[in-house]
Amino acid sequence: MAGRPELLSTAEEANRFGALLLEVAEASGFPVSGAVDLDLATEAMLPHIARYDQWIAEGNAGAMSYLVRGRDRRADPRLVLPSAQSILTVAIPYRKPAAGAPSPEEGPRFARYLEGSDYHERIAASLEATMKQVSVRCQELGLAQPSWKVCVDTSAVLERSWAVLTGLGWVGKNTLLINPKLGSYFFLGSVLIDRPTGRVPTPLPDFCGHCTRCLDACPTDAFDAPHALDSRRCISYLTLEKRGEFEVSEEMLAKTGSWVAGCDICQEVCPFNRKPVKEAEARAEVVPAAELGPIAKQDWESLLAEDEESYRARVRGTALSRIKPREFRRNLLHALGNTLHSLPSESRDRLRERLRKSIELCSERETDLSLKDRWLVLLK
Ligand code: B12
Ligand code: SF4
Ligand code: SF4
Repeated sequence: MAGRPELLSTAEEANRFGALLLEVAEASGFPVSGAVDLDLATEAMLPHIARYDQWIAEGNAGAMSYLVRGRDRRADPRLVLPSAQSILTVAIPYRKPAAGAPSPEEGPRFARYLEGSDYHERIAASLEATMKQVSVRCQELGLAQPSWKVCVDTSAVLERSWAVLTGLGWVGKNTLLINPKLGSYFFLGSVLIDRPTGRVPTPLPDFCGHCTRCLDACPTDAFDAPHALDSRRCISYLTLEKRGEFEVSEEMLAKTGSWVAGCDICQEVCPFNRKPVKEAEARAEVVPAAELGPIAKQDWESLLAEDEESYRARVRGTALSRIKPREFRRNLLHALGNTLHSLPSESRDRLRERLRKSIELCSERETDLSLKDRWLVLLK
């Protein structure tokens, strides 16, 4: 039932709204959440925007032109939602066990976050439901009801910067946001809201210390310095974002290993991902092991035998659908090229036989000529 509206000062009303927002986010199953008012964060955001501009200017975005196009919206969330006064951020953990085949002999590796249905949609739906709940509670408490816009990865929002300012974690040397309890295996989601929360920036200290494990472990040497990633050398970028050929040296290509979609190496070595996550903290959005979805198919042979149509059907509605069939095949051939020589001769012969069959199919399509060349190399 709607209560009688009390006469609250603007600041009191903002504080009440902020507390309610975080209470409902927690009750909705988000293990970590935070909020900040845009006006109160203007100064704290400036170094983040400067970093972003420098990163782009140095060409680190590679072919991700949407990052260049969306620069102004990233610098000013009011270009995304004109009435925005605050932002809510949440972290949603995903499964820690390694994804993909258990050994290179059996098949390629996939990044953990690709398991299950598309996280953009899952998280956006949870955040919409959370905000509807907030709206209902506001009505009950006689507070003004909010309008909002949910942003999960696809909107031009500097998610990691806002996550820093709302106290969700610090930016590790591998550029991932690290939460002291959750490590870095989580998605970020955010909501722009047209109501103030009274919350100021609350960044956490950086706990990386003298550690450099992520920088040392990156197989393609993609970090120019701590916190400075050159996407053009990152396996995640090459396999997920880059269209056409990889455009890297053969030496670099050989270092991309058996990854066909994304890469988790700079997270696997991070000590903050080694601690077991408590059940209660990981309860939100964790994909059950049985529901691997698009990455359930993971042995070399069946992946090689797959045609465009069945690939599309397998990845429909999942984050893997970002990789088009031709690019997935490119990734598969590179990964196999990096692995084939180390396989026992029996599996090598079997896979070469499979390749021979697939190559007949490939020669019918002119666009696949560069891939065909690569296949021929694998058959030698
Ligand atoms: C473009 C992009 C990529 C690119 C570029 C990655 C990069 N490091 O910038 C590529 C394709 C390589 C990529 C890879 C991955 N990505 Co990505 N990606 C994005 C995207 C869409 C934009 C990131 C961006 O703007 N980069 C440009 C740089 C300059 O910005 P930034 O890294 O966010 O850094 C800002 C702040 O962190 C801060 N900052 C940076 N360094 C420092 C240092 C200090 C000391 C301080 C104070 C601040 C600070 O300033 C920067 C500018 O504002 C975001 C979603 C989003 N909308 O934000 C997801 C996102 C960052 N990716 C995500 C994930 C999961 C991944 C992968 C792990 C996937 C995988 N397993 O393959 C890898 C990780 C690779 C890596 N080491 O970064 C998650 C990260 C979650 C987390 N815990 O941090 C995000 C947030 C998506 C999501 N909604 O969950 N990604
Ligand atoms: S995701 Fe892989 S390739 Fe990219 S920076 Fe991390 S370890 Fe290097
Ligand atoms: S591996 Fe070490 S340096 Fe890298 S992010 Fe983790 S704690 Fe920081």
